[in-house]
Amino acid sequence: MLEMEDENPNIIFKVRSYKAASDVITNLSSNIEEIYKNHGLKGLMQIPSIGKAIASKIEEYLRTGKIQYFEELKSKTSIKVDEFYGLEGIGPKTIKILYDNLGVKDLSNLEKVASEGKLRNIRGFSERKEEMILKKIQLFRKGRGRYLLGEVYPLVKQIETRLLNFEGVKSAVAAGSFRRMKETIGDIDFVVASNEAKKIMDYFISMPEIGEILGKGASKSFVRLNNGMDADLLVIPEESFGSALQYFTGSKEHGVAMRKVALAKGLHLNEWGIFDKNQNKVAGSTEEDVYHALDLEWIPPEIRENTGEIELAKTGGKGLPHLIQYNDLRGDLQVHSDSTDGTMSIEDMALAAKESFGFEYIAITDHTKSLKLTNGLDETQLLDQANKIAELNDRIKQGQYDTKQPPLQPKPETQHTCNEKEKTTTVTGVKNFKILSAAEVNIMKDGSLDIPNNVLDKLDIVGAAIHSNFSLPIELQTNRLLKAMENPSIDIIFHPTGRRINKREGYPVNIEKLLDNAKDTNTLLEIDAYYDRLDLKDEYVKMAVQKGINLVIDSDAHHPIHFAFLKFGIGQARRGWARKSDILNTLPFKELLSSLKR
Ligand code: DGT
Ligand code: CA
Ligand code: CA
Ligand code: ZN
Repeated sequence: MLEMEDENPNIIFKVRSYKAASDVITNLSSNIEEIYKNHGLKGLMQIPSIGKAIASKIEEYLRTGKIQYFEELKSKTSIKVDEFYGLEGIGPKTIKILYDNLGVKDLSNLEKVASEGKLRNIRGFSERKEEMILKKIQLFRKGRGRYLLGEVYPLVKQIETRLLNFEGVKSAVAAGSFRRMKETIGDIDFVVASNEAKKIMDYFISMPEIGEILGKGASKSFVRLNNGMDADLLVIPEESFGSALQYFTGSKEHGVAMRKVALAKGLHLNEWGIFDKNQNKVAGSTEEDVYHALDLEWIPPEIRENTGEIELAKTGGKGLPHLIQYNDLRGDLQVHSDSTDGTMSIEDMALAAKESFGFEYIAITDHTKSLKLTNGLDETQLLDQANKIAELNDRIKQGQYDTKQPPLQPKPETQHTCNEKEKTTTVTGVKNFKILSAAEVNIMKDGSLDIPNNVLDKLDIVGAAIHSNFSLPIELQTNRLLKAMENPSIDIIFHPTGRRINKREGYPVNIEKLLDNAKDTNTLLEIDAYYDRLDLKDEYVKMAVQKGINLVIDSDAHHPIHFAFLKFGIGQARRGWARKSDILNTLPFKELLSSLKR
């Protein structure tokens, strides 16, 4: 709402503060309501990026369900601003222009005027832009009803933990696509082991996140959460928990194939267990038992898509690949600082990476000069930054940090666990933390870079990425990337396809050629873990792994809290069958640096 008002420094500052606060709240690992209940206004103000003014608005919202200031702003306009929220490229400023010129108030209005060819006449618009907006509306509509994994992850984990800690509950797991770490989630499927179904369902439907009860039976409830997402809860006796979890984890295709395996052995598999011809139960209490009873290895949820995993899991078969684990990363190779569009200093990012996430290194990859929007760095600024990093590394060695803020609190959870047996400890006691000097160099339209090689070669590691000219035809776009990869100073291609899930498709690129060239030039390809990117996606990761291409998983952090996104990148890597050895930032930094192309 504020962004639609006339620009003045005060408004710009407010917008920025609200955005930072919203980002932090979305990614808190604890419930903000509970923080407020236990620690009051002071507790809210201890959350990074939340000052007194925003804290009291949060208090007002938690107490009354409304924020007066927001209601006032809304009453000033007849535009339905929230309908446009999440529609890439249509920001508040554009909405205002559309309203002033054509009276556009909501999404259907916009679709109508765009398809009638009325947009192209407005200053700053064109026929091409009009077409793009129509395409974006379609993509946006298609994506509606599915939620980004990272958007809902903290909320789902919170409900899962609460269920698990409730009296009488033996196990509680958010199954379905969530457990398989799919990039988007349709609904959540909670599976709980207990003999007290009624008690647990009463507890579930009384949780503060639940907006509407859609159905409630003896062992199953259906609800709609306040954020609009649906969730099912199934309560099942302990002796059938494994088979129920197996069934509701899916995928459906994997489940159907499993039933066929059972039938071929004269067995019958369903939610309640595995049964023989005489209806005797042979397995069901744990998932492992279910797989073992069918002479299969336990299969990690992320690869349960019936794309060959069952065949490999068969006893006497080749065996499943040993997938990268959620605590295998030693460092992060795409991190932004407040020198460009990040929000925290290099020191703060480093300290959080070391203390809260147990990392051994991060690369500071600020944008470069041709990306004006982010105040990209020029040659001198890059080299100055590299010098500053060298000094910081010296100070870190001596145990002296220069930070304005203590490490994050509350401490974000760093581990994702999809199965008991994968629970492992966090890396601790890192002595030699290292900040790597680096950059996210902008790839120009012709595949050249905006920083010369003699400067880049003074940095520890260099990533390159495309941020403009998305609509070049596929051959030109592919050649542009190949040229960047052939540059001896470029170690990594960041977010190689440029997509933003549910927002834009990314630029067209010949993925086979891209992968082959990465292999030939020993250029690393990134899995950007930021949850609306997840780029490379699972399918491309699988192709890359098959071709033996080296990958890295980075957070693309613009705030320390974003390091927690790495688990989504690891999930995507696992969905692409990647092993630890396929992901080079599982290596100590010395080994990592010595395996680069230069
Ligand atoms: P979503 O919610 O669209 O992101 O995807 P899922 O995989 O969570 O699908 P959902 O919620 O419809 O169902 C959860 C799981 O339940 C699914 O992964 C497998 C199992 N399931 C659902 N319907 C069927 C079915 O018709 N046959 C079989 N074998 N399994 C099913
Ligand atoms: Ca689901
Ligand atoms: Ca479901
Ligand atoms: Zn950035």
